[in-house]
Amino acid sequence: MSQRDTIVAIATAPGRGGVGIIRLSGAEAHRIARQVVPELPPVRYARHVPFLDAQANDSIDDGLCIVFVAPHSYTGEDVVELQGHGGPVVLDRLLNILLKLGARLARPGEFTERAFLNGRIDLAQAEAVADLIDASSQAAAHAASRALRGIFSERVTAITTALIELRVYIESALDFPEEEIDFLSDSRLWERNQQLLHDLATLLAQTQQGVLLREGMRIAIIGQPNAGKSSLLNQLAGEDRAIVTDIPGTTRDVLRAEIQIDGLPIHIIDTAGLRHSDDPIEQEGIRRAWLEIDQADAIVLLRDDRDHFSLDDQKLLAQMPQKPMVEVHNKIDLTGNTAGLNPANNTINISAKTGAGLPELRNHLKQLMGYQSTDGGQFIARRRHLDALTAAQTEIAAALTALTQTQAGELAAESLRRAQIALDQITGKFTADDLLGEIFSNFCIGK
Ligand SMILES: Nc1nc2c(ncn2[C@@H]2O[C@H](COP(=O)(O)OP(=O)(O)O)[C@@H](O)[C@H]2O)c(=O)[nH]1
Ligand SMILES: [Mg+2]
Repeated sequence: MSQRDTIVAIATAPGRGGVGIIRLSGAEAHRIARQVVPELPPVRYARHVPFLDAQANDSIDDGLCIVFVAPHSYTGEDVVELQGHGGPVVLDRLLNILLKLGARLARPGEFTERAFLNGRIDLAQAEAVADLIDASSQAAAHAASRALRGIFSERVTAITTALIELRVYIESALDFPEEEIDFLSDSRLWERNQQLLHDLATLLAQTQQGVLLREGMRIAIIGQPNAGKSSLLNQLAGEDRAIVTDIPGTTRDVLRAEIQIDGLPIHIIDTAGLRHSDDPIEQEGIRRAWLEIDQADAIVLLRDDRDHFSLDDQKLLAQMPQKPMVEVHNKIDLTGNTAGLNPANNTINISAKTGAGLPELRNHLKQLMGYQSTDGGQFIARRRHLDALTAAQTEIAAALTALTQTQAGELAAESLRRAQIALDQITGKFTADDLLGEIFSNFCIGK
């Protein structure tokens, strides 16, 4: 394992805290640390020591020192951790001394990047480190921890292995042209390709869940003025976010609330009522509402249960982009209709005033995105993983077509090769440098 230049950073969050940790990693980590802690403790033993400023002949702080030797450390390099008191002035002084002694300030994510470059973890695991730190719900943290343990990577690797076997089979057939046709018309080949596609589809669906957990979903509430959109936002958020009045056209700005349903982060967006208006402020609100509709993952079309489905509603529906949508009837406290799912027309009855029907609505919102919660088997994932899996899927499907329709072994082999490159991007076996830079620059410093 290569040892790169020695980096240093404060690993704990900025500000004051009980403990502040400084981490050194690289070829010179032990030598530099020895200038501050003359007698380094034995490897992997925590020992209470003074931290010295040798030049000033002064003690800066005292605390625990832990020494790790390559490759058995987080980064895979020689590492020293100094755990002192968590005050910014103390930590800055210690940091500055270590910089003077020859360490370089680490870039964001550089410790984890080294762990990746030294083969301690793969790229999907490295991303899971950041996702675990950034997790905004228990479910997201749990899923990130599973990805960090390599559960997602194992699934990708299993598919890659099957893919490689198939490639070897086909390419060896190409090497023996006289037997090629027999090879390629072997039904087992077709079955294996089919199985591969099936496994990939399963993994894609799970990855989609992982992306949802990480990014959450955007739901726009739309409808006629006074349908109760702002009231519904307030109910879902559990607090009075939006102004509610009986004056149509009250909401002009786009309002947002962050909620969680079973740990799934959801961004609720309340919009201006979609109607014709001559008021320029309301017009702008309606324009913005349409922008939100375009960006939303799903739409709640809210209607007053007392109103009949009007021409306006019909027009609205006709303009709606194709995306998951649920029609919700509000104000059932006034009409006396039963709360919850109405199986007759697949709408949901609620009262934004009393909260009736809200549990059913929450449940439905999850299902709208195909979110299956609490099976515990999730791993966190990113959009780029989804893109890579989709690219692999397209190539494997093309390979299948090449095999079955034209028996074009060479085309199939080429498609499978490209599928493998796509999959390798997930774990980082094959990844462009600028992508790596982008991934690690989004980490916090000291990780
Ligand atoms: N009785 C009753 N009134 C409601 C309900 N939801 C909203 N309202 C009332 O309907 C009016 C319009 O509500 P608002 O949330 O501002 O609608 P928006 O224009 O769609 O945002 C207000 O007077 C609300 O108090 C409900 O479930 N029951
Ligand atoms: Mg409103």
